[in-house]
Amino acid sequence: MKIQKEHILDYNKSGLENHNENFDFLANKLSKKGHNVQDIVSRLADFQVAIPSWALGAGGTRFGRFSFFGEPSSLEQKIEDVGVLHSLTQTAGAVSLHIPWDIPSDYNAIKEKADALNIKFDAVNSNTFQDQKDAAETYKYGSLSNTSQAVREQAIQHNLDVIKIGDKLGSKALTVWLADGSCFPGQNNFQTAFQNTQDSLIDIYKGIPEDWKLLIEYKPYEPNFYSTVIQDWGASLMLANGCGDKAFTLVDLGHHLPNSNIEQIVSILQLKGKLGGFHFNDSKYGDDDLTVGSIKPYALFLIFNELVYGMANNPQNPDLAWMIDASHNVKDPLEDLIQSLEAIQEAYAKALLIDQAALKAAQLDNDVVKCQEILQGAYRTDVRPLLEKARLSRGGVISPIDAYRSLDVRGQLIKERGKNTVATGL
Ligand code: RM4
Ligand code: MN
Ligand code: MN
Repeated sequence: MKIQKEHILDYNKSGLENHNENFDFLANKLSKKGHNVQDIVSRLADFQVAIPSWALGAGGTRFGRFSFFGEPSSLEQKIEDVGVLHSLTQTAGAVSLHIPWDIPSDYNAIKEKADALNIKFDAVNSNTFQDQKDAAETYKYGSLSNTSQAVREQAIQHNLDVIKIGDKLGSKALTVWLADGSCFPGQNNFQTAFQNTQDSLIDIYKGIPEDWKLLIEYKPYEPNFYSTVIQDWGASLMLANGCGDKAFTLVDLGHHLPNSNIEQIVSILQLKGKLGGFHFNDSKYGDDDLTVGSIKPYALFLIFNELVYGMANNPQNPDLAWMIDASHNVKDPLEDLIQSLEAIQEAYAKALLIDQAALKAAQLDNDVVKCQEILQGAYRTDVRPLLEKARLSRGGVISPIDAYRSLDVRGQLIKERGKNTVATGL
């Protein structure tokens, strides 16, 4: 399934007048306040977020999985789905593959397909949290941290293989997320587990090509419920520092204990030049993998405020790998991803409206009330016409969810693929 340009143009016709009216009204207001609206729109248009290959089918929980009709059952079809997202939103210009869930069988064909849809290959993700068919060793008691050298070696080799796969596709980063940890006190020795992990990561790092990054993700708990080896940004940063200049910390929004100040974490990591990537989602309780911005949009905005500040003021920090890391139990995955993309763009646009100079002056005056007014003034602005303009400027649609439904994308996918297809993933 490919969305044709004519369909997009046709769809946009009916909403154009309304869009122009709303945009002109907002642009006028913002210009009067001294904002460079054109610049904001082009920054939004340039902002691209990778779609994880495992989020295109129905997710599930350990209690069950309710499949969604017309799911992609091959990597080709997954790339096509990202193509659908990208042609509507013009924000999903990359895909992030999980290995071994999505190993290409024909590299050239996959590359050509992605190229034709304007999709790049973002970070590749390794998987040492599940046992693979025919594997000699089990990860039941950990992978890179395991007390058994044979297990560690198998896990290291897997990561090196993933780098090779990514390299063939043009990826420039490897993301490592480990489930390693323990379920009960006394089960493992914290220091040994940490040291083994560091040593294993150094072995993987040796295989990282010159122009690549190693992104080290952290998570406080689950699937292990007593301790996780890389539990927080501090552990991740120590490990990244132990590897070298090409290793960075990756922040996943859902991987924090409730009420953690994530904006402060991203801020300090950028100051140290060590924030490498970002996984978007939202949560109420833990790693809930919910639609971005569905629960705590203000927290997302505060995070973007720090990211915008860091992107402008921290040249020591590299460009970030942006990815959505969500899963969908009850929604159409593509609709859910569209909502996430929209929420990301919205938070970014609002953060771009923060008057950084005025904020700095208010901070220096210790004018706490003014600081809050500046942040919330930006947050309360309805920026959706800016998002529409950014999408239109690249050939996307005014309202992606509405377009997705009017074009009956899911109906067409079911027609093409059948009802009972199942995507690879968790
Ligand atoms: C983990 C983590 C990783 C993702 C897996 C599927 O919780 O967020 O980034 O690769 O889930
Ligand atoms: Mn993640
Ligand atoms: Mn997660």
